Amino acid sequence: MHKNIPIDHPRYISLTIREKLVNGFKAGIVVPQGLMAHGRGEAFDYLLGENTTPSALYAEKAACCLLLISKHPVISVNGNTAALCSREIVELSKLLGASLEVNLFHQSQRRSHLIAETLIENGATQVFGLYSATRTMINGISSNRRFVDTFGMAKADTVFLALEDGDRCQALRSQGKNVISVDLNPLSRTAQASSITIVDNLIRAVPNMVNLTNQLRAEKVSELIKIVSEFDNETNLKYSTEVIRNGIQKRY
Ligand code: PTJ
Repeated sequence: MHKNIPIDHPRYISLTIREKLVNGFKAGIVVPQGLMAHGRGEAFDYLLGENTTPSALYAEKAACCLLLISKHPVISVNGNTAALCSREIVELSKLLGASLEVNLFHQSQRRSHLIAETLIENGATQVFGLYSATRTMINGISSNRRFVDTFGMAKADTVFLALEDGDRCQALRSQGKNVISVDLNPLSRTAQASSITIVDNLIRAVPNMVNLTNQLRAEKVSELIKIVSEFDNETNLKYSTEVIRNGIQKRY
């Protein structure tokens, strides 16, 4: 509970999520641009009803299956992700046997190390993306996101990107990697370019994925492969945009 936010406030959850980001900003984990990016996300979340939609849950399930059948799954963590759900991201990485890698748009050594420390405080044992000795580049991207770890994202077959700008997603896809992204904006370049797009708030998506992975771990590999192969990202994105359209039409 936050001292300035009354628990009976109608927008209590949304306000406490903001507080996590503000605290992350004060701690040097989140960049000011991250606060703006969150505002854009909030607007889409409002239109989506601030709940996990059936299509988002389906994408989360397919994403967990894909991560479970991958040989080198990597979870890419930026400032907003660390501030919003470090504990759950670490839990998910352990359940999946996935590596954690810090990758920032607004690159800074200090912030990378602060994010890694937060992940370690939350139970991570290894975090990639911190040292220049193991740094390599992915082609087709000019931002700082091009720097990846030789033992992390560079060798990944599947990358789970949380908040993202579209360039890296496209570059990773063109290298033959599967890309799973979480983006509340179903129209974004990231959403359009991903193998699996989860149109949900990160704060709900990651705990959902922890629960789903716990259930799916017992499934046969053939069943996991079937779920992934039946999933169609374009169709699923259309459902998410329909939720927004129908929600507005119902009211006006
Ligand atoms: O920590 P850094 O340096 O890597 O910087 C991170 C930011 C977020 C600043 C950077 O990735 C950025 O500029 O992102 P964009 O291009 O603004 O994209 C952010 C996308 O995430 C937008 O499409 C938002 O709708 C979406 N988004 C924001 N908050 C959430 C979200 N999606 C899911 N859950 C959220 N909580």
